[in-house]
Amino acid sequence: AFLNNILNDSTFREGKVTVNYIANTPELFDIQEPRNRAEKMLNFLGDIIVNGNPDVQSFDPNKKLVKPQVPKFDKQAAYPKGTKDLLTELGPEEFSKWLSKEKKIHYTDTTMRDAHQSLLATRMRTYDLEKVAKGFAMNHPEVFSMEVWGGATFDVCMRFLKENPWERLRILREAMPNVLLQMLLRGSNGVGYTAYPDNLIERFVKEAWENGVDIFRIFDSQNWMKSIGPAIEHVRKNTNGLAEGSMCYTGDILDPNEQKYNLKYYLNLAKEIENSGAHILAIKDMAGLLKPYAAKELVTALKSEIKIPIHLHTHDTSSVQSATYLKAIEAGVDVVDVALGGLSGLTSQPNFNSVAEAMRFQERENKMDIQKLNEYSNYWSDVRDYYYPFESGLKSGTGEVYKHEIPGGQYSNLLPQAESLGLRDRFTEITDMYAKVNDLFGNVIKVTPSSKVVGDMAQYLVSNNITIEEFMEKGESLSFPESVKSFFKGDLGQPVGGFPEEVQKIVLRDEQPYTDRPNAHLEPIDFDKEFAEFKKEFDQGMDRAWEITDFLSYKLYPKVFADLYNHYTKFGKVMQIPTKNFFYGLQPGEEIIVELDKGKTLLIELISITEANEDGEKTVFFKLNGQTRSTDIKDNT
Ligand code: 3PY
Ligand code: ZN
Repeated sequence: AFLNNILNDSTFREGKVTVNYIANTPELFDIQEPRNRAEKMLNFLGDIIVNGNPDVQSFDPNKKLVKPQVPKFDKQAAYPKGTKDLLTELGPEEFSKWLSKEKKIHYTDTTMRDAHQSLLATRMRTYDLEKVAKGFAMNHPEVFSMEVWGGATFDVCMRFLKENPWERLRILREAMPNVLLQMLLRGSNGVGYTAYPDNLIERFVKEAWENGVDIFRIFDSQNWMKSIGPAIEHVRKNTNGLAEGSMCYTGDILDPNEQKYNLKYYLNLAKEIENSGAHILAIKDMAGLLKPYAAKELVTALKSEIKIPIHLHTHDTSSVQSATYLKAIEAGVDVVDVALGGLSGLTSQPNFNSVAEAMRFQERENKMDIQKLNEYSNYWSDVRDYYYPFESGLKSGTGEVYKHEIPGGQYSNLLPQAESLGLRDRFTEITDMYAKVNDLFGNVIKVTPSSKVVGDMAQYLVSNNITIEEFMEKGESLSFPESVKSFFKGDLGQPVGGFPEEVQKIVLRDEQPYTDRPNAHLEPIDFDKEFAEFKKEFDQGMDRAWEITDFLSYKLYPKVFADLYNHYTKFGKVMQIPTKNFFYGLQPGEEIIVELDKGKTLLIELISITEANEDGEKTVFFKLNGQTRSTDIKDNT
């Protein structure tokens, strides 16, 4: 690493090395790298101990946490063959045909992505995922796919967990080489909240495949084919993986008054998705609105209209979604999304363990080792406790979801957001307003990022005590959230049936909206030139060479990436720190083991913390592999 530092150093590169080079730039010559890394880690822990993790709003020192038990598996055995092996053998087209012919029901396990996104504000760390990834793939090779990446995880990994999302993907790929890994891709919005240049999304897809993704579940927040179609094409052109085109489900096809999102609408959309080359069709029921009998009707109709297999996704916010699965299974759906018990239910997916059990002795049973599934469920249940500050607080299923239609993934974020705006007491008003804003905006599909637009507007109106009527009367004198303006301008594409013109005029005033693809307004990336500039801009203090995937992270989230880079250069890698200590620090006398790299471990014990000195600094004493170390931390509390 130190050779790399020197080679990348501008003084060295520009040939300006003098006799004082070593004295002036000692950091370049730090060959005691592990020691340097250990010091950085102590600084990080010291900071958490003195100031707390800035991401943790409330901390309960009496919270009882038990050590999660990792289920056993035969470490010497070879990986049993799974769906990834089958995809490699058959290729995507034949794989898709194989799936259509399968009699048994298949399961996608969402525990590692959507489940924690929807219950714990996406905070699950790689540390906890990695511990059970290999065992799960060894014990449950029957699983169709593991959803492990994309959606909000990319952003949250960097922003709050201070991890490299690509590294997470590589770790999980290595641990689960036999089963398909799946990601959620927001069409033209990639893993972000707005449109990006087409060639950036294309490169992202290519790198995601090369780093481990097999199934790309692609959706657009307005079910707009102009966003879904190109992403399907990127997958077909750049990977040997599976393009899963999704239609987001909203409304109720059984409602005789439903004019917009009726059965005909979904059948047409499904055909368009099939014709664009998707290998699988997903019904993405992001809010859990697809009722059991509607599922039967929808899946039955789809099965007679399209040939590609159907993958059903839902959220159990209402608590009746396992019934939806049973009806869909009877109607011939091919795969359903479930989450391991401990992270299932409510705003997450239906319970894997219970659905698998409910299918026992049935015609379409897919035999699972349910005892083992239960062990993994218990693991997640105990892990979940470590993340208690991020729980949404929803205690039971709610029929109100049919009214407000808030997606599961948004619900667990909306509550803390309301809390941070001082609106916790008015949460019902916010969810009521959410429904009203949806009507005002013309009954749009609400899923990331359009769900954020509706949520932002609802919070804005409630916090400013503005009614819908007042908005219509004096809207022109108000200033709206950026996301709302951007939506009406066309940055998220075109909604089904277009924008309500009167509302659009109020929001945009004199600004002109556009109706073509938002990507058409964006310059393509010049990868060679911009990657070189990127390396120049971030050229200090890294102990590894930059990769193209780092550059992609930067292009998708420039500010978040820059913050992560600063964090990394200051504190080093923090991914290996146990979750309890990452969020809550250490108690005096507590001793932890941190694995820096394979076989390179640190034994860290917190000894004591002094009172603050006149500069407001506290000294934190540790024992590091038996030797006393201290670090001075400014107390900002
Ligand atoms: C996401 O885009 O992150 C979602 O989970 C949408 O449902
Ligand atoms: Zn979801």
